Amino acid sequence: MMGLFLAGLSCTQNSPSSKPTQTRREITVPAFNADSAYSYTAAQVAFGPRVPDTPAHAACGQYLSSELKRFGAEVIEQEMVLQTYNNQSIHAKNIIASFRPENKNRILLCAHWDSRPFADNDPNPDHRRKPIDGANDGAGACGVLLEIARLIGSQPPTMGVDIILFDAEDWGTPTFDQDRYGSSGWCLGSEYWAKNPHIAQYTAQYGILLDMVSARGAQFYKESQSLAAARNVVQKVWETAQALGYDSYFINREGGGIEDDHISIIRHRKIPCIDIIQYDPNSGFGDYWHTLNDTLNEVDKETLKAVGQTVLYVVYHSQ
Ligand code: AHN
Ligand code: ZN
Repeated sequence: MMGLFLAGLSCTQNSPSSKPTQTRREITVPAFNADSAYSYTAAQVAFGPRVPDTPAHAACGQYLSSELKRFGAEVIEQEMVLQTYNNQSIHAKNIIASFRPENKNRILLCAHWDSRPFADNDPNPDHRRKPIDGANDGAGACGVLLEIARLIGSQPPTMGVDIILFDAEDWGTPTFDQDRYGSSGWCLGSEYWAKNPHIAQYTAQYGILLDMVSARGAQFYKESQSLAAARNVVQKVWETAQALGYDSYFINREGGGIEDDHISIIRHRKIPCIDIIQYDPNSGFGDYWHTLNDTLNEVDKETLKAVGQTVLYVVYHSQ
């Protein structure tokens, strides 16, 4: 307990001079362990590409659920049959982990756990129909959320927390099929959940989506749809990152709008939800995005730490 306290960041609210009789509320934020987050990321990648209807996908889904249960969450697996951009039926599963489910005052943290079925941006045309490792595009954000789950399980924050790992985010039309089908089919698992929540009328005070939050030197601009729906949450997260010394990752500028899992959450559940995503308004998602080079080599513990510690701080200071 002492070790935890010393390892964490602490902050005393209420000035001690103003009201000496008032109880001081000390908030101790646990220390985010980037080695732990990295190992959860590597474990997912080791299954192989997590493409729906493959053995690797099924095995990784089991792994994620069992880890979340081990951390003390109540886990619901929401299974779905979804239609892809080209009208294929796929079997998908959202993994929903709830801490203190009886608490009405809740925070939603989410990411996607599937990996893209095609490396359609790969420089080598022979690779473009192969599935990707998705170490950064998928696994890293789930690694951060697993580490956050572990810490929440051992030291509960004031609010209830739901961690949702969405499936079938990355089944959007590949570039080689866009002439024929147009661009559609992204974020299918989150759309399904937002229209069919695991609890009727489910809501949360706010949501934070993590997407591509683990690459070396990643930079996170303030995403436009997040600003439109949840400006105060964006401000709180970026201010916190700056205060913790992570301002080289969290850039204090707007970076354009991204179609991602937060959109259905905002639209259908009316939850103010932000997206922390590596997207540069000039260069886009990075040159290994949707290529076979999105591997564990690109994942950096410093980035995992910057994101994980920032989100943890915001969660533990919410009430
Ligand atoms: C689009 O490319 C339309 N949205 C980005 C969503 C995404 C894909 N996130 C990760 N992979
Ligand atoms: Zn992707």
